[in-house]
Amino acid sequence: MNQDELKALVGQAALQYVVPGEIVGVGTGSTVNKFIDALASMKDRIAGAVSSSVASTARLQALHIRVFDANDVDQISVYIDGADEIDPAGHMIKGGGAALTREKIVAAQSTRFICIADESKLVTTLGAFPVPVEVIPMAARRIERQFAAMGGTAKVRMKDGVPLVTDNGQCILDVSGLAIKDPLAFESEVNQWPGVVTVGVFAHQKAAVCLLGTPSGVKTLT
Ligand code: ABF
Repeated sequence: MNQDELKALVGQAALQYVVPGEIVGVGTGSTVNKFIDALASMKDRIAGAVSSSVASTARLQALHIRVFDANDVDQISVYIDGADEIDPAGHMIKGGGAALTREKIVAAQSTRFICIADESKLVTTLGAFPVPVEVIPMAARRIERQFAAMGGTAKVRMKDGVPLVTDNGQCILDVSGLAIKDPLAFESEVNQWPGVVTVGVFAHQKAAVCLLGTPSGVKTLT
């Protein structure tokens, strides 16, 4: 099975965690797109979704799945999202899809985070994938220097030759060269740097369950 087929496998498998009659939290990315497409098969059995990006909202609405504003919803029982890296404890690097801020917001509003990923995302230590950090543009240079002081190399994410602008109107630094031995401490430290909107380490909002797509089927890691 190729990576796309593995993503479809876990996207389908995530349906078992969707609570009939309720609102489901929906992440962003190509694996989540497989989940959204699978969710359409039960769209009449759920109340709708809270989305983590403009892109996921568009895909949900195109499939006639009602999208709710997060402010109009209390607790969400399940949040389904992908990851760029996930470790055995469920800590993740997320944000390769530039949606990390709203993903973390919806994850925080959800009781249980179900991560769906192909087996290439499972790592022992987070950091081989450059850590996305959403920042206020005026703080970018200072934050780059702070990452350099811890051995990281931060680069502004570009799109079509100019700095990418997120759904929230900010920019993203991708930080390479880090080996994150303590994801919780790292997230807590970077979170409090002035100008940081969201750091793409999900340790405070880690996954309770990871559905890992492998050629021998879906492995459920808890
Ligand atoms: C999203 O899923 C992002 O946080 C993460 O970067 C992305 C992974 O993308 P894909 O499923 O396309 O590999 O939640």
